[in-house]
Amino acid sequence: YSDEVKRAQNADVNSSGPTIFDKIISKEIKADIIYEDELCLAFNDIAPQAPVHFLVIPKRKISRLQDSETGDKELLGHLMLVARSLGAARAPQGWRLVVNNGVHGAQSVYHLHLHVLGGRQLKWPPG
Ligand code: DGP
Repeated sequence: YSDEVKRAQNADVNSSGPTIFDKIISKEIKADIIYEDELCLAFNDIAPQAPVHFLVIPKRKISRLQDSETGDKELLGHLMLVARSLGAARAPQGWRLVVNNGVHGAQSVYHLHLHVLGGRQLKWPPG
């Protein structure tokens, strides 16, 4: 397995506490922030898997996409629209949206995040 998958397998799935992303939202730790509004934040991934690789996260923590609720419909839609605008601007030839969910999904940070990857020809299927 890759380091990222190992990190995901070792992540504390049951923790409902703060994650590193809370500290990025509060600016307690630095990130390369590319977009911010009242509902969400987008910043470059620290371990980019493509020339363009950024994350879009809600400011209000949802641990996994699986933990979202019907009432999160607007927030989830907002995240996708922000990913769409930033993806179109930064990777005009195309990009991919990925949400890793849970252990088998190789999720390592339990604060919902949309990966946007682009800037090169991506392969399919993923591993
Ligand atoms: P996932 O495997 O889907 O949970 O992806 C988590 C991503 O978060 C991973 O691609 C690396 C990124 N990441 C983890 N910690 C930090 C950090 O402190 N800063 C930034 N910019 N990205 C981080």
